[in-house]
Amino acid sequence: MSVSSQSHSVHMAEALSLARRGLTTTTPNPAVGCVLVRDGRVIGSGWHRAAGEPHAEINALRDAVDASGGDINDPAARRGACEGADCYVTLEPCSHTGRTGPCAQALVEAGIVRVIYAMEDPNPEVSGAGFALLREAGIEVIGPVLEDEALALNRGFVKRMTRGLPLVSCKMAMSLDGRTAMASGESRWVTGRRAREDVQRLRAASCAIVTGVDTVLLDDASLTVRAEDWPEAPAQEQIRQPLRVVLDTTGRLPPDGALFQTPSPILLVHTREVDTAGWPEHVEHIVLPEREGGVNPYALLRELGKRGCNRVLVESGAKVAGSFLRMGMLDEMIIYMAPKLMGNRARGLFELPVDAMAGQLPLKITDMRAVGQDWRITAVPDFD
Ligand code: AOF
Ligand code: ZN
Repeated sequence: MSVSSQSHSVHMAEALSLARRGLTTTTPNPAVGCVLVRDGRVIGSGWHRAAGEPHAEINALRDAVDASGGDINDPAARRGACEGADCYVTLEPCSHTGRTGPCAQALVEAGIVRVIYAMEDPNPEVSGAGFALLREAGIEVIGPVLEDEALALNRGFVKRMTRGLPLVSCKMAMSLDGRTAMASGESRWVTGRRAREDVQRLRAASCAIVTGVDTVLLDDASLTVRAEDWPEAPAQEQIRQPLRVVLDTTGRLPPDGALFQTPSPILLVHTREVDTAGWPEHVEHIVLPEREGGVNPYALLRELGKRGCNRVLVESGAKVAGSFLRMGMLDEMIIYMAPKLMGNRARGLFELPVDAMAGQLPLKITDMRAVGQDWRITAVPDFD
């Protein structure tokens, strides 16, 4: 690796860690970070915080102008502060006017000379056009640098932009003998406190949480992100609550459960029209196609993709999880394994009607780490 590409990686790594700060707040937008460097010195940095707010590049320009004592609204001050600088950005600068103006144009006007990027923007409105705008203005464009890291950060956004579907993770808690609940459905608690806190982080990084009506009825679950369960979490009021999605095929859910006491939005999904009179305003009802007696997982994910969901977390019982798995709709499984045995009368992870070894579902374990006294296993379908 040459000296210059080493410094590219160092600054890009800084930009990636800035991007990570937005991981739980930017949806439906991607998490993006930006660092401006002149004469080997960082003169400004920023990240994208939320859709509708300035993009990472604009925050970095603003930071540089602030540091120089200038006024961000004065084009001459922007140029004075940033002229001749390199811009390290984790995503191709945008060329379109969406909720905010085009970043590539702002970089040109600020006198940036080189743009070093980590990944192209998969958004068809931008994809390649941001680079073209920069090059036409005489800016050197270098990349990709640390592309794998940038792609990993925005896997959900990339999947939605390229396939119209969110990235789907299924979280489950099981005993060492692979059981998730007693035969009665009782499941409090399989895993310990640390693992349950870890789940709050997963929820915070998700745009929607999907569960089945049985899980809601049994656990009286609220499916919200709770800061008190998560020591280094932001203040409760700063947490963006994911959309709570309940698959309630025939409309069995009564409107007085714990779920409906918290005001964040709820989507109840049915497979036939139900009477929606008397429901609270934050509860939306939709009807989607049926499959094998439940809601069609593909139809649901298309709908969530249309609503701008980048990441979906399935937190359900074996029935709903099994229906997603059988349809090939799970990108990854996050399984917390507790050091206990629940016995063979207890329930398993997925409803998967397989009788012969030939029908087994091969997985690849991509990560395994201790969380308190439990283990967190990440596994993905292994199609090879
Ligand atoms: C950038 N820098 O920090 C981000 C970008 O509606 P808007 O204006 O917020 O635009 C959203 C789109 O902009 C989003 O889909 C993605 O293509 C790009 N996001 N681009 O140059 C950023 N967050
Ligand atoms: Zn932009």
